[in-house]
Amino acid sequence: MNVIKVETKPFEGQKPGTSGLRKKVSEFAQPGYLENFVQAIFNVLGNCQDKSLVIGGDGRYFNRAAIQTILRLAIGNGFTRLIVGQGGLLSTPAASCLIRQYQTFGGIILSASHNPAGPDEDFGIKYNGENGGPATEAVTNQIFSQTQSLDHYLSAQIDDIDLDTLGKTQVAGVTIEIIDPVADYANLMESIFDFAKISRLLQRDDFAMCFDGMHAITGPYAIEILERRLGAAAGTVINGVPSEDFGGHHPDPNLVHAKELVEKVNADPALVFAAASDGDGDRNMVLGKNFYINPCDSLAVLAAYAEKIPGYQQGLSGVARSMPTSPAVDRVATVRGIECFETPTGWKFFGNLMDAGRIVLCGEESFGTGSDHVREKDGLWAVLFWLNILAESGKTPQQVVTEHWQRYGRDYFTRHDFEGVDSESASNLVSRLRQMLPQLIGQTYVGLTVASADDFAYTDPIDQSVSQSQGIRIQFAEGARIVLRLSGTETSGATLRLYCDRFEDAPDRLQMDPQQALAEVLQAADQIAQIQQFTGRSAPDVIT
Ligand code: VG1
Ligand code: CO
Repeated sequence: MNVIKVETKPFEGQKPGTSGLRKKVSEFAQPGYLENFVQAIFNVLGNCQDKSLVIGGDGRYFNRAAIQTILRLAIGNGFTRLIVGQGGLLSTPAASCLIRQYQTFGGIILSASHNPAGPDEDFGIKYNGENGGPATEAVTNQIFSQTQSLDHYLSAQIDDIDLDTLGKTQVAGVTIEIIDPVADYANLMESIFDFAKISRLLQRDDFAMCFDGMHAITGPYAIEILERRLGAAAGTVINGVPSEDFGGHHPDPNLVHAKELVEKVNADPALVFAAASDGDGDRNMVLGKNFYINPCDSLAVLAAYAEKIPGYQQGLSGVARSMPTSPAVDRVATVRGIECFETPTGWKFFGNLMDAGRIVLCGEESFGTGSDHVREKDGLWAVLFWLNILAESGKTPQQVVTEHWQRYGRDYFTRHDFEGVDSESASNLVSRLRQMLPQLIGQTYVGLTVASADDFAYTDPIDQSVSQSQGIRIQFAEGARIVLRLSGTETSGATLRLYCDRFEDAPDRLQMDPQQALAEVLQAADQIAQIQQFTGRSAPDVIT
């Protein structure tokens, strides 16, 4: 087989963000751009001779072309077994599952997650290691540094591979396996949850659910698992056929972008439960009738019910949440006497804790929940966990959450996103705040007194690596908190995220609207950070 050495020059800005490298398709499609990044990954991995690799993506525009390029480079760099999801498709959690199951030398996942897709929209790529999880910061930093000095890449001279026909083919001594993207993942789900019990729930006359695939990757997974294996009524899954532009929508499962689902569950008398996932299948939103379940609360409920689920019967060694996530899960950990970790935003920080057996469940406020069954957050897994809880308890989602608040108290939470903000103004806002932090302590804003204020730095308990500047957090003596950080996943301008939470355990104050319950905290945030002045915005673009 002919491998050619192609000369290339570094591209600027190939620094992976919170979850891989994400850019506009037009940037990725430049000759050499994707090749350089992939070669940089392989250079960091070192000897790829005779290794195996999982490859797949969320099916967005440019997915197929990118996979052909990656196959050429992988073969050019010595890989001899390439496992690819049929049609080039793999959800992020399924890719993680396959890396672990087939014990490959990691995998390459093509996704820009919840960002819109199409020729003028976003594309993304990331490398996950042998444990199935996103590369650690140390590795992504090395990849970035490779991209800055690269002068050639290695590419095998082969024809395009047929991605649609299942089975193994040999190309110049390399085995390419086109596999069913769903089967192994669905089997894993079946090994964790009580499918017989969930199935009985789904057959009941007084129970129906709806799952919104948002025209993205989870449609085929949800149809196989919910409709085929669990026997949910045909049509339970809506928007279940993945399309290259996600139907022109924004596949982000929240109250704004999954509006169709929210309206459907509230209007249709038969529906008791509804859920949605994102572009690459790692996020989840769960809803009851007229009842939104905040992801921070969802994580806490899963932790509280874990032993009722076959896969977690042995109990939880510990739990973790990202720093901006409300401390609802911490309260469950305290009651159970298990460890609870606070990590920076992004799933890559949970991997070491899981590999070391210190945590089983973890989550983020951004609709991400997961466990050590894989090393990514997992949308459908969370939906099945909820179904198992509903089947086991015989309660509605609203009852489950309300009883949880009665027992543990409620952490009101909201996130306000200011998108497409001028990058300089956003970084000025943050630098000003950083400088102010020491003086804030003891000051009072809207009746709230600052007890502590810092820029979150994290020392990984397993490898002792330190991650600085992970978000500004201001804790008030009254049990409220403000967090501010800039997004690491946007592809144009800056996105400022403001997170607020406040604890409440008075029995008559557990049913408020979070925006009202947090009105003072939000006001204090604006006074301290001067968001309106810096961003020029009087209101956020998205509230979750
Ligand atoms: C966002 C979320 C973060 C999540 C990340 C990847 O990052 O806030 O919690 O891990 O997206 O999710 P940022 O840096 O924009 O805040 V996914 O579903 O896009 O892979
Ligand atoms: Co995602």
